[in-house]
Amino acid sequence: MTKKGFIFDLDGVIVDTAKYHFLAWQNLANSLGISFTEEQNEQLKGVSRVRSLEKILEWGNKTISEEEFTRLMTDKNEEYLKYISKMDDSEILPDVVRVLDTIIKKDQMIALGSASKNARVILDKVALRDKFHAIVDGTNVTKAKPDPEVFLIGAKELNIAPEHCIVFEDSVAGIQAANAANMISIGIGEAKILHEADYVFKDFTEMNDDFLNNLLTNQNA
Ligand code: B16
Ligand code: MG
Repeated sequence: MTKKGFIFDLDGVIVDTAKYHFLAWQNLANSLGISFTEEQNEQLKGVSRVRSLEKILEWGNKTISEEEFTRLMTDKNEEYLKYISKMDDSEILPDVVRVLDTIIKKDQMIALGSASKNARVILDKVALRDKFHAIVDGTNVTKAKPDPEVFLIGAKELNIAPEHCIVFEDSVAGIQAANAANMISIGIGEAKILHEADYVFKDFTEMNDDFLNNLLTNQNA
């Protein structure tokens, strides 16, 4: 049987770090006199740190110097890392470990494909790093999702052809990136939002072992 590569996004798939991004961005936006809502935070999911700050400044109709931009990015990340430092394995989303272990037991390959430059720190905090054969994150890519770069590098590092890879993603841009990479795309979240995905599950508790086994045996995948 052909080996498959399973590529997981981090924020929104393995852990919910969006709530910490929200607190840190909100603090920063408020310090600039810009309001920042949870709805706006939704639009930053899967978006890089630089692009996130650009968007917040656009929403607040604010222009700042390059120096201040760099300083704000550093401040935001420092605050975000304070929340991350308190994380432990209780923050792993439901049934993620079951799915990872099922894939490992079947002797298949696993990679991380995240936009976050903090991905390795987060995987260490929740004690999941050992389960990954490859980690591709914001420090390894030049093009953000929906560009397929992050997933194509993941496939290459696993030494598996893209058409034999399966991506788990919670953001629209991430699903588009997986589709552009010619991989099977599995949305984790709302079917209405992730309608471009090949399959959508509300969360991993809804994904049974039969579904995973079918992915392994499906020769077209
Ligand atoms: P950092 P993912 C993304 O993670 C987050 O969804 C997004 O909100 C964040 O801006 C981005 O990582 C960059 O994160 O500031 O830690 O480098 O969903 O691609 O795992
Ligand atoms: Mg995500």
